[in-house]
Amino acid sequence: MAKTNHTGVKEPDPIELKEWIDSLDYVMQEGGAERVDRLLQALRFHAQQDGVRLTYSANTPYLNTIPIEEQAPFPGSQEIERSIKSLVRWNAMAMVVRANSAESGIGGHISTYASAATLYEVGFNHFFRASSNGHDGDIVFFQGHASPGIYSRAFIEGRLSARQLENFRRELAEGGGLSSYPHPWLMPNFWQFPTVSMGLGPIMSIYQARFCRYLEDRGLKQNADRKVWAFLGDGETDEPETLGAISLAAREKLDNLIFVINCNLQRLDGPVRGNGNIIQELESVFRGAGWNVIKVVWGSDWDPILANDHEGVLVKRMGEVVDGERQKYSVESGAYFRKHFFGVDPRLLELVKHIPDDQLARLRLGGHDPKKVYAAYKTAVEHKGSPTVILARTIKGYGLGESGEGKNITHQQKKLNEDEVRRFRSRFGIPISDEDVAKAPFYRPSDSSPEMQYLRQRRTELGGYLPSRSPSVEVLKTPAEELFEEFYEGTGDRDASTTMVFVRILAKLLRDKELGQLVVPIVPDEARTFGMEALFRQVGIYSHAGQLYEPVDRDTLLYYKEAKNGQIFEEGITEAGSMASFIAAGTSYATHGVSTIPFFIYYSMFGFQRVGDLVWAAADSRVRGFMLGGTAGRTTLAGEGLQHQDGHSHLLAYPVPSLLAYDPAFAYELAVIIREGIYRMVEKQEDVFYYLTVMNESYPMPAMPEGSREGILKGMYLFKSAEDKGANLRAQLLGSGAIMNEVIKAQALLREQYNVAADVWSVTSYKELYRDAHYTERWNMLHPSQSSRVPYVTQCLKDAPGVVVAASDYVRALPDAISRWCPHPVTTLGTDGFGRSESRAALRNFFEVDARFITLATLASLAREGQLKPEVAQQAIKDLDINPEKSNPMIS
Ligand SMILES: Cc1ncc(C[n+]2csc(CCOP(=O)(O)OP(=O)(O)O)c2C)c(N)n1
Ligand SMILES: [Mg+2]
Repeated sequence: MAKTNHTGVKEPDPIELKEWIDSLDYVMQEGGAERVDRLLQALRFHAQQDGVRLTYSANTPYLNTIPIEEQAPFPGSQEIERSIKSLVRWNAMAMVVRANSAESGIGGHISTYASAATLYEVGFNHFFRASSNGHDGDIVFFQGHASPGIYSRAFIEGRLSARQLENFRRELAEGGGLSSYPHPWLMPNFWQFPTVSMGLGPIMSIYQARFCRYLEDRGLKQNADRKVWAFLGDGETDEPETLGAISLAAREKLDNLIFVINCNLQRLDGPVRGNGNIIQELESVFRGAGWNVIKVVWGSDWDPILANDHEGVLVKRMGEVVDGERQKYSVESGAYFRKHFFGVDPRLLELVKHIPDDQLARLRLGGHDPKKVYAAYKTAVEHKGSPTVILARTIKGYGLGESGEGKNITHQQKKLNEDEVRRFRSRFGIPISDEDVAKAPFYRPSDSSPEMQYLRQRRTELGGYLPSRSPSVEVLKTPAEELFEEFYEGTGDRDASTTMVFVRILAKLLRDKELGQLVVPIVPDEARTFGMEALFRQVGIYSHAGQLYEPVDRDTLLYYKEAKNGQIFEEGITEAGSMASFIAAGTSYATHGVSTIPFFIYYSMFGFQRVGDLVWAAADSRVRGFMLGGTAGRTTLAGEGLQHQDGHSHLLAYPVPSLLAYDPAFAYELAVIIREGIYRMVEKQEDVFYYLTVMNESYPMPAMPEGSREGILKGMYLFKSAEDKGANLRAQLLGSGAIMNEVIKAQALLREQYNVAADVWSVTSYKELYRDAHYTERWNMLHPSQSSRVPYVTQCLKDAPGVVVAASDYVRALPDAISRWCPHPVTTLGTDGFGRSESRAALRNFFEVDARFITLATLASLAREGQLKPEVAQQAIKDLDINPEKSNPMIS
């Protein structure tokens, strides 16, 4: 009779089961594991054909994936490595505790590294290769909150000073400090990748691993053989970015990628899955996606116990306990563990009856056992055909004892009292006396100590120290002006959009002898939207597998060409993934010694507001490249409506310090900016990047006005002066991007119908004007006795008479931000509010940014200044067919 087990599933008849197992054992003996696997697959298929609905599970039992007999032997000295690890633990703890005793609240984390120490130390002693002769080194994404441990090791290695450790999280202190987390911007010779915003490290690492392949497949690097390691927390896997691209890694067969997930079962507030099992959950997710999953759950202490588990009762019990319960065992006594875990079945109690309580409580978990971790890493680096994830079970705050180990408060634990520090010292055998221990001094053993000799020898063998960031690239020449000249000349009567112009510039750059091969176009399934499909054929879409099918459009000129040496990243619909590619390509000068220049073009609305945190990480990474917001502006994108029309990305671009943002209206502006960008990033090697908006509205592109280059780059220049400079009524019209043509129309309207002579300025970048003005103002504040400097925007407008009206396709906050440096009253027109599905003309009326509103704004301002009778403006409302009672777009 079939019994029902605790989960309600009917168990098989024991005799029947035994017969099956005996047969299987026989096959195993005769033909080995592979034959068993094939047989089981055939049986599954057969059962399915017979209509059996097989229960699907991507899980294996809650055991180590690598059986003891396949476990590679540990090659080092466990004793010395333990001793080194203890010292790293000590200094990591000391730096956080000391930083907080010096200034309460300064923060820092002890418990993340405490749980991950073995995972890192095994890597440092045996796997992470640094850049040395002929090898570029492995690429390691360190978990942000583990930074104290990484600093601590660098201190012992002699790469950081005690002063720097002392100033952990006090970067402005005398002598310099250490940044809280990995920030290449702040520590450009140390950290390579900013990881602390959870989820970004994992996704960046996936695209980094693929970028390594790309460089090789395109011949920009030869057999670099670099592994990409990404260390992350189990709580971090809840971020969509963490898991969002794992199928790409498997699809692309990225066996150069290894995720190490520190499964300490806790996040900041409490358990990651109190009522579930995070390791099993992640196993099924990663296996389902096609990854090689290695679970490192149990330490060697458990091997003999498991070896006696002939009936599988222990394995079953291991799998049925929930994580909240597991966490409880880690803080309770051995007696508690015996009673609550083993006590449910006498057969379980029997298995551990020879183990005393205190030992039972200390049975080591897999992630704390160097032997298990080593074997897992070795298997991972040798694995072929898919990425590997190591799920290592640990205890959060390991070693902190009563003061935090396994407790829910442990993540925030940053202060230890004297007793706690002393216990920590004793537990890890740190040679610091009772008198000194209260001060938690940093400790580095003498150079002749076995620890130092071992450590240095290991690192020498692995090529040196890491993390380390050392950009070294050949300085390249900016393409000659000839390449850009056609854009300076304009298009005559021919209509073109700035998007079309951009695509043409890109196509020409791709053909450039020197730079062409370094250009990396990135597009998230929008190439046709931007008219880029000709590039598919010209340079091909990158695919490691090449093209395994005949594309449906093979007989057309511009067919969909995928190729192993393809140059374009056609990412599919993932702005986050594309941004991760942008970061990989835009930091390649530092990571790979190859100055690739990414051009990432996307629907502007799905840029800053969607992947803003990755943009910030890009800046922190010292990225170089061009982001292009296509179909930009709130009113150029006819028909698309609220969720598509972007009138604020330029505002969101304001706070990113190393980003230059431009909203060009004309072909020559775009060409000048792109050329300058290449010059600054590739020739001058500046760590800046560019955000350019391009539109899909077509109009004739004018020729470049003489002498405008400098102004284009600084943010504004006089595009077209008024014809009658001697007129009584004067105005300065500031236009940009999509609204520039409306401003030009308004200039004519004002002249023809209202006798107002207006100059038209093209503002290419409010951000540049804003920054220049603040830069100047700050200088003036700090140098009060010297003659004042004048902001560029003031220089432009100081002798320009009349009222100022600024109009753009973006929120008014952009021109408002510079208005106080304008010598005359400023009226700003912009597109604050939700977009609408409509025609361009209707949208510009709705948002009050068309030529009529610019005209009215000018007249109303002149009237307010007393230069014009109010009745004239009043009449204009009628003449221009403006409804003064229309709804306000800002709030409707
Ligand atoms: C995007 C983001 N959200 C929130 C945080 C704040 N935070 C820092 S650590 C942490 C918990 C981390 O838990 P886990 O990933 O399990 O790492 P562990 O420290 O346990 O290894 C949180 C919520 C962050 N750094 N980034
Ligand atoms: Mg965790």
